[in-house]
Amino acid sequence: MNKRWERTDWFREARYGMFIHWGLYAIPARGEWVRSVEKLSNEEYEPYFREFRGDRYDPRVWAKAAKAAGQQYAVLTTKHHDGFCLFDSEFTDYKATNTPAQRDLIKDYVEAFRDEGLKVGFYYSLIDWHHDDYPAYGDRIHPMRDNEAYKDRSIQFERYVEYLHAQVKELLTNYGKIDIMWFDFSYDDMTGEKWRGAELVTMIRSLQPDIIIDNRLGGDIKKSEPEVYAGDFYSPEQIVPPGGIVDENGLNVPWEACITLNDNWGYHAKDFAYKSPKQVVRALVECISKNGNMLLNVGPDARGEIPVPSIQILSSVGEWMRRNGKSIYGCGASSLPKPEWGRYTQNGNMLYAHVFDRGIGPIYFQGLKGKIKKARLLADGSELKVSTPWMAEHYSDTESGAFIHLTGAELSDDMDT
Ligand code: FHN
Repeated sequence: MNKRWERTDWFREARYGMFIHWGLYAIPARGEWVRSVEKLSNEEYEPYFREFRGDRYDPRVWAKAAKAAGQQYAVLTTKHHDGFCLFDSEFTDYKATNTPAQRDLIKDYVEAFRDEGLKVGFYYSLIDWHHDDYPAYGDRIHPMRDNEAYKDRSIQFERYVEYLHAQVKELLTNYGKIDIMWFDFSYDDMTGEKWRGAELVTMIRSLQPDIIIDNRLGGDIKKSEPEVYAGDFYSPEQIVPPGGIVDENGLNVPWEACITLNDNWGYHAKDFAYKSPKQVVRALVECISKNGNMLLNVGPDARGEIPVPSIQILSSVGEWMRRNGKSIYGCGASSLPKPEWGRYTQNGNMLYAHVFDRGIGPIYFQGLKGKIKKARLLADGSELKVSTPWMAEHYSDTESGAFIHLTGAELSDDMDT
C-alpha cells in the first residue's frame, strides 16, 4: 500500500474497533442529539450536568467486553456536540470532575483499555453547543438556532477555535500515547481552515507522531496532494461503501465504517431495533472484503453500563471472531470477483471464503480451477473435500468463514495479492 498510509499499518491489521458514545445525553436517554432536536437551552440542559454521576462506570468492564468481542481498539467521546467534557480540562468548568461523578472519565478509560492491550482513540466534537463563542442563531444544527435571544449576541469564534486547540493539546499531552484522533464533524463553511486545521494537525503530529486522524476536519483525503488536515483514513457512517474507498488514481485509501448497534449513537431508552450478530458479522466481513475497518458503536446508559442487548451481540460476534478472526485481522480484499454465495477476504496467499448464502449443491470457486490445494473450515479446522479442482463440497455451517489454502507460487503468479 502507498507509503503515505504507513502510519495506518496497525489500523489495517486491527480491522475492528469499539465506538463509545457516553455523556450527559444518556440521562434524558433520547439520543445524543437531544439538545438540538428538542432545542434545549443551556439552562434546560443544566440539570443533567448537576445530576451526572455514572455510578456504575467501570471502563475495565467496557474494555473486557471489547476484548471478548474481538475488537482491537476503541474510540470514546471526550466531548460530544453538547460541549460536556469527560476529561479534566483546565479550560472549562463544564466537565465530569465538576459533576457528582467527580472523576476524569477519560483517564480511567485510557488506563483500562491499555491494560487489556487495546489501542486507544479519542473522539472530539468540533461542534460545541455549550461554548458562548460557537455560532448559534441561524446555525443549521445549534439548539438555539431559532432563539431570538441569540440573534445579536457578539461572539468571538476565534476564541472558540483557541479553546478547541487548547483542549486537543491537553488531550494529547495528559494521557500518554493516544492512537486515534477522531474529529466530528465539519459542515457547510465550518470546515478546514475555519478550525485552523493545518495548524491543529501539525500540533497533533508533533505531540503524537504515530497517531492517526480521521478525515472529518475537512479537505479531501482522496486527492493525491490533499490538505494537511485531510486525515489518515476516510470515515463513512452507517454504510459500507459499495466499492470501498479509492483515491483519484484508483488506489486504496484506508477507511473505517462507523456503525450503530441500534438506531442511536448515544443511549436511547426506546432503542429496540438492534442488529443481529449475523448482520454484524456480515457487515464486518464486507468491510474487510473492501479493504476497510468497522467501528461498532455502544451507547452506555446514564449510570455507565453498556446496555445488555449490546453486550449480548458483542459477545456472540466475539465467539465468531474467536474461531474465524484469522479471516478478518490483517486481511483485505481479494482480487477475485465477488462470489455469488458471499465474500472473500484475503491475507497473502490465504484466501478466506465467507459463505453467506450457499444455495444448493457444491460451492463454486470461479477462477480457482486447479488452484485449491486444500480447504478447511476455519471454525473447527475440519477438512472440506475439494471434489474437483475448483469446487469444494458443501458443508453445514454457513456462518463460519472457511479458508482455502492456495499455494503461494501459483497464487502470486496468477493473482495480484
Ligand atoms: O452528529 C454526530 C453523531 O452524533 C455521531 O457522533 C456520529 C458518529 O460518527 N457523527 C455525527 C453524525 O455524523
